[in-house]
Amino acid sequence: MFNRVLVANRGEIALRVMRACRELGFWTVAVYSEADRDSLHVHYADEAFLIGPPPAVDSYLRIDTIIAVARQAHVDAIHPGYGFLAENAAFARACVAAGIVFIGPSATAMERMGSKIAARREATHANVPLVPGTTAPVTSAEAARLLGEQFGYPIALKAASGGGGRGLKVAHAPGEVEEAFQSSRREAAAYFKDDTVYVEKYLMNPRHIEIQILADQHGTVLALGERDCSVQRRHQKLLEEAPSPVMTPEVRTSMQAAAVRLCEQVGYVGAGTLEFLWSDGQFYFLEMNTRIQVEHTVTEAITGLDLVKWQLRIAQGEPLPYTQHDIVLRGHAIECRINAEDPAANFAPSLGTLASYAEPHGLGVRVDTGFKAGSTIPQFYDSLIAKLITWGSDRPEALARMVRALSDFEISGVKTTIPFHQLLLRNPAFVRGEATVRFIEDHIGEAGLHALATPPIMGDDFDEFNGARRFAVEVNGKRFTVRVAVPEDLLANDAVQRQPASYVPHAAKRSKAPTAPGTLVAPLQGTVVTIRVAPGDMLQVGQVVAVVEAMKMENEVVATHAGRVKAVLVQPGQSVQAGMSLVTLEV
Ligand code: MV4
Repeated sequence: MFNRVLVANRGEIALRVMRACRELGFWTVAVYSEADRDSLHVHYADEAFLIGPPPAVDSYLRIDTIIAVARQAHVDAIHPGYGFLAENAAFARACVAAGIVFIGPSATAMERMGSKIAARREATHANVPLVPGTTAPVTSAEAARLLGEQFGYPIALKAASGGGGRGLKVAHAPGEVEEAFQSSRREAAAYFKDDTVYVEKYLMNPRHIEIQILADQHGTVLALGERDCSVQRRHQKLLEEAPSPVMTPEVRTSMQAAAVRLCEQVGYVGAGTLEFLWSDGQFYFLEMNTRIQVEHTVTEAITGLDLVKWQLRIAQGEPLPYTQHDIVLRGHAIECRINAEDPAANFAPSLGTLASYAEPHGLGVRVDTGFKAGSTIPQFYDSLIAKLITWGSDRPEALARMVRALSDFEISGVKTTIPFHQLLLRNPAFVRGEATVRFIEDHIGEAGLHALATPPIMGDDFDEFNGARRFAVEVNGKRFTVRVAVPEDLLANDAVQRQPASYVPHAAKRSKAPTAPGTLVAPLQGTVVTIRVAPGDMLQVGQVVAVVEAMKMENEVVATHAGRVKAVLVQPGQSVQAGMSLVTLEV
């Protein structure tokens, strides 16, 4: 049994893992880069260790440093999260060599599924359907052209060590093969230091469907249904859902069985995902991710299983107490990735400080994040602010709940993908469940994305929008919010529009000093309680001039500009109307 677990990651996934550790009673150890000194995972952990002089981006990749910290902190196990060292077989080996449990599959299983050519061989052997293609490297454009004739065009040239679309090139005709082959090789060499490429028939408009696996050390391998991750932009997933809108129980059973066969064959232990392409009612194995994934949350929502907790329990040697028949998929779940990106500007990163951050709540709503209001999103890492997950008893309910939760999510200070999701969730083809990997190109388009550029929205801060201000007003007992563009001179006489108590801090924020109209007025209708000034007094901005009582509340009237008091026009006990002059100043 574990007592202490180190989490070799940051952000929302580090917090996600530490929460699971807490529930299991483990002491949590965080590591952090200099850019993450104030990050939430550092504060949440029971202990935290600095691992990074700059460049911060490399800190979470330092195998020796992390192992040294793990020894120093006497941890029993290391959870790698996703990204960074999660699929690094050398790291898994280094953990084992240091007598520390790596929470994930064995280095061997990782390697057997790591190279795509190796994974294709394993899949062939396990009788798992594959996209037609090679299980050996292709070493010349000439060989690739022959394969094009064999499978039919288009063909894809792929990097054996590839991932995330890197090294993927498509040739639609024999004349395009030479360039696609060379280009794929160059990219493969640059990104992965391995220029091995292979060929597959290219499917034109597939869906991306993946199967979640959980396998223990005692031979039990469970398939936990599928996720549909078709909505992507440049191989970055934006929305995932479970189950897939196109899945039938029969196809699910057969995809799950294929995934289980493959995992059994390679002795896979832990949580893992098998990616498939789905085209014309057929599924084809693509590759395996040997880690917990960002979108594991939608599977948790429909299975009721805590996948991260099961990763930890499996790593401790516990057997899974279920059979495949015990796995029941209930309802529907959707995850929207809320990134600090501007969807109207090609999803360019929009990093900065979260000026405001307020999460949605309520039944069937989950938010996983590593940030809070005031947090700065460091430039070194990914732009994920939060994962918003909704669950519903069926897909329409999950969708409606997501639409509602997105509109309840308040983030300012950075641009986010929220407007994109709002557009997506109202798209008829998406709502009908028809999204494929080309969805954004085919159904939203560049024009649709550019249209997401919105004029600045006015917040409560009145100097944000040309002096326009928002007011709550009640008309015949009904509350309205109205936006009023106040002329400059009236704006200067702030006491007319704003309760004095809230005026002072705002005054400090304003760049322009109010122009002097020469009179201080009552902010509201009421009774003068006291007058604090007399003719001849020098007034400072913010100084209390009078107190007016209204509805049993005392309201201080403060000077909105400095000056000498000329006359006091009212006395204590006198009734005043809103806007009525109380004091005049020498101008
Ligand atoms: C494909 C394909 C069509 N046919 N392979 C892109 C990333 C890599 N993981 C696999 N990818 C694809 N491989 C064949 N034989 C289409 C894609 C693809 C894709 C796959 C999943 C999710 C989004 C995608 C977007 C474009 C292309």
